[in-house]
Amino acid sequence: MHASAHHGAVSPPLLRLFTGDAPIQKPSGPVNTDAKMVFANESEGGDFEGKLKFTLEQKGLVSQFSRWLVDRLVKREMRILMLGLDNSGKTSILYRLKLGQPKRTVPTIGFNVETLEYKNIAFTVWDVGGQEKLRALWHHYFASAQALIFVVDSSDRARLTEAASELHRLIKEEELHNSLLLVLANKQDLPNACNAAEISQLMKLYPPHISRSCYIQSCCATSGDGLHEGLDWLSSNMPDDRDK
Ligand code: G3D
Ligand code: MG
Repeated sequence: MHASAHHGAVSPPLLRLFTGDAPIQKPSGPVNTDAKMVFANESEGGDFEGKLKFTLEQKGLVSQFSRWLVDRLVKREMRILMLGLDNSGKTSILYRLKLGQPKRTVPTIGFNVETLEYKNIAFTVWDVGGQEKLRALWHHYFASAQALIFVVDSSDRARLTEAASELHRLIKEEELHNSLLLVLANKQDLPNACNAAEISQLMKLYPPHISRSCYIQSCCATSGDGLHEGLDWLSSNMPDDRDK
């Protein structure tokens, strides 16, 4: 896939860098949800079978098998903060995930909180309104977030710089230093949408501008394409308290 960047694992800062060697290409189809960029951690995550096989080999069958069983029986919880500029599609994504079908949205006043169950993990997603006057409130929600989903309207090239400066401001916040970062490049169904590689370049989602575990997933909230791939990455890379 033209916009994928899958390189081998590297040492910290553990980033997989889109080198930009190839010219940026336009999305090949109306929805290019397979266009994703992976930074770090994918070697630990990826598909469940791969992860299980790896850990079984590394750590011995019995303990890992019991852990696998516990994972299946015990629900885990992940608190996720979903942010982004207004009109980027946060509420649509939330309701698409929750209801499995698109829902008409009104600009969010305050926030929506939803709990989604996915692969035995309960995701609590806070969709905090992205309007200018509400942005000052974002930090109230930071402390408990294990992951940040930042939603971008990929078709709104004029506001990508504004989105980028918000995102870079957010990831400098102390409370979010350890949280996973998933960037959802939404509205891939629109003809002028930037693909994941363009989003990465235009928003400077590469070192030294960013030095954490980060995944860019193209998606379309109205069809739901790409959303579960994004959640898969989060659930695969979710820190496990039992490892501490
Ligand atoms: P927000 O919660 O981030 O502010 P919303 O954004 O979820 O309210 O969405 C803002 C507008 O973008 C809505 O349109 C919504 O239908 C639209 N939208 C969201 N995701 C997509 C997408 O993937 N593709 C397209 N084409 N549109 C999307 P309206 O017209 O209701 O304002
Ligand atoms: Mg909203």
